[in-house]
Amino acid sequence: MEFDLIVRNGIIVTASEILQPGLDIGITDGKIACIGVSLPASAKTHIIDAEGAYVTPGGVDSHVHLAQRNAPTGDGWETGSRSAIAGGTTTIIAFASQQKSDISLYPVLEDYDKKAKDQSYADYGFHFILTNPTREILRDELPVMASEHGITSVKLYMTYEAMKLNDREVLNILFACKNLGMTTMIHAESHDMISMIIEGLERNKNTEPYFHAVARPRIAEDEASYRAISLAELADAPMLIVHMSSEVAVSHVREAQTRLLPIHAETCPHYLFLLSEEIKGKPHDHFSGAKHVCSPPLRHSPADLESLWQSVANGTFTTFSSDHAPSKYDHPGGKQLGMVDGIPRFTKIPNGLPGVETRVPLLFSRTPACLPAEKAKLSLPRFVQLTASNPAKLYGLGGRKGSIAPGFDADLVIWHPGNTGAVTISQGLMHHDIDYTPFEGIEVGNWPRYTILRGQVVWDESKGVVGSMGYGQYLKRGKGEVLTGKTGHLPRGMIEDERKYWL
Ligand code: DUC
Ligand code: ZN
Ligand code: ZN
Ligand code: ZN
Repeated sequence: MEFDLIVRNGIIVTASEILQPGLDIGITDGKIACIGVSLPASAKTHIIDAEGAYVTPGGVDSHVHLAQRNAPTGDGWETGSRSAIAGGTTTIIAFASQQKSDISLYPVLEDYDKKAKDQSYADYGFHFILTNPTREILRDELPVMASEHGITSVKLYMTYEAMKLNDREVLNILFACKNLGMTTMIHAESHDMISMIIEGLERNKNTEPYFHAVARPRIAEDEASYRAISLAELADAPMLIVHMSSEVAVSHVREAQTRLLPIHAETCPHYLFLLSEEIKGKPHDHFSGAKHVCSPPLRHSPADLESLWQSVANGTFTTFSSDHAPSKYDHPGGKQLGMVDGIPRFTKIPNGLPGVETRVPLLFSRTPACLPAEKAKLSLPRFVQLTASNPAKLYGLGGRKGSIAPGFDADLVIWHPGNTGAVTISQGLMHHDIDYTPFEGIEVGNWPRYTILRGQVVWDESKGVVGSMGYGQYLKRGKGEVLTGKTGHLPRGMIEDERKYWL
């Protein structure tokens, strides 16, 4: 067999094991052809020496906002996907966002498709954000989106005036998606709690960025998460709660998983590495806290962080995504929208942080590859599950993305923590089109030496981005795999499947 590329002598890490050092990965036509000892090279074979290096699957970031209509100063596809590959992510799943006035998803898809086409450095797919789930969309359009276009997941919001759905609408979607084998992602925060608190904060003129965290207390996430789980239980539908930040909310997920319900949870780098203190900004510039405004907000105490790290380690979280949803800080159409006639107004600050580039290195930095075992927060296989293999399986890319095995796309990240060592995250290192990183100053134990997408080196730490715009391919996704629990449950309290009487 002749190989286009051989990655020699690395330590291959998959979702289940760390293979013995010294194995070669043989790559042909962008796919992993085989793994073996001393694979033969021909004259045309390119060799990457990975002796002493860890080789992990290319990152799959399943929660990324690019070129979204409601974020005019965010990243577009060129800069956002460039930023992804520079940080070891080879696949991104972004959102095509329906507005309430859109009565069909076809023009929405066309619009978002156009923005991504020939613009991406990384392979990519879409989830739909549904804000107006009409009967026609659920009955006639979603099946076509799944079978023809490979869009097999949707995201819903329980909050935000312009996007929120009521519980009945959430149920309609859960039933429709369950029947199609689609995955429902949900933003769970109690809209009524939040809107009442905001009214009071504004009445009392408490409008600086920090009050964003006051307006969205943990209990708003806890209540909505439990409610979302209950709706999914009634529908017997798989669901993933996105960007979870609260210990209690996560404990609701854990409890549901213990009952084998197909409930998944996602967390993000900012909830594991940052606290609400950041939203206070600088002593002489409180508004700079706007850089850290996201929803759910950063939480208050180190205990919050610690409990989330435990759920990272113990398997409660299925995915670890960036929720890259940035806006420029020093721009009148970005975070400065929250400064109105010289008065800070936290409700006007666009929500969200950049993070597609830092996600994988941040989590890798907390594995035993970079820390003494007793200080590490998660194992290397767990790192692979969270950053690559689980999102690939959950969102219908299993068998193609997220692992290192024959037949998979040759999407790899090569790390040399021993040789090249620590890196301090700073805006100067980033490849996004945003003017700050919220992770400024955090040290990570290593940065990807190479990122490889379908057998092509697209990031080389010594040269920078060497991939090209447009190399990224659109991914038609299949049905997702349920990785937690299984369907076929009776909601608690039913002794027979009473749904047959009303479905
Ligand atoms: N939800 C997201 O998923 N991203 C940014 C802000 C939000 O509310
Ligand atoms: Zn959200
Ligand atoms: Zn102030
Ligand atoms: Zn998001």
